[in-house]
Amino acid sequence: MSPRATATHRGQIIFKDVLAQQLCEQGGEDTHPSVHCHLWGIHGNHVILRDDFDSNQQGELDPSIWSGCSACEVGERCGVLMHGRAVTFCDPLGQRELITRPLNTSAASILQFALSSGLCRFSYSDPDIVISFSLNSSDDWITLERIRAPSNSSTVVHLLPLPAQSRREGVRLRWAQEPAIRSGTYESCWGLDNVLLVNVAHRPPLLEDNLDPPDTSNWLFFPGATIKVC
Ligand SMILES: [Ca+2]
Repeated sequence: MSPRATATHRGQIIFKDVLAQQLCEQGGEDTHPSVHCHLWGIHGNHVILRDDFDSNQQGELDPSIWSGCSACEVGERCGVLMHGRAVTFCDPLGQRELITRPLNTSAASILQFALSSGLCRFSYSDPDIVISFSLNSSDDWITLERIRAPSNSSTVVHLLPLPAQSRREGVRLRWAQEPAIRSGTYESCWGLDNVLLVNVAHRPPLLEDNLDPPDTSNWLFFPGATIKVC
């Protein structure tokens, strides 16, 4: 039994020096059932939006979170970007975009997501991926950030602070790749995993969790971890 524990995965600190009753690594010897954590949803106390693309057992995008997705699929087509399934864009022709439902982002701070080509082909010439927002469900998209399409296979976790003008009710967020005008088709695939928009309205004064079962409001994600009763 380890009274204090720190866990990391691919350089990301999952939790640090917290009291932990007992943690077993995935594939451990015990045969007790693992605890399944639901890490998706919108407008929670601590997250405005969160999706690990694994929690929805249907294996599809949750329509309560996402209003639209073009040329995308949920799965492991490009391998594992962070953990399990991701939403991937591999269609060489179609418009590539992913759009959220209108959100109340009044108390939002940082938008976080993991982006990678994973095991799929990457490209040095595919156009940029643009992250933008719209107000009042309009189709006037305002750019938050422009990211170069992945030119290697590593997964990068992006952190985008939301500007004041994007923090209000009825805000949609969009990931979209610019049209492949020069070549006519996209050369590469890319995908997103662990999309998170943090809510700072209810900052917990201290962290306390006996992990039995884990309180999902305390943790952002558990990539690669399975929590079992040993
Ligand atoms: Ca995932």
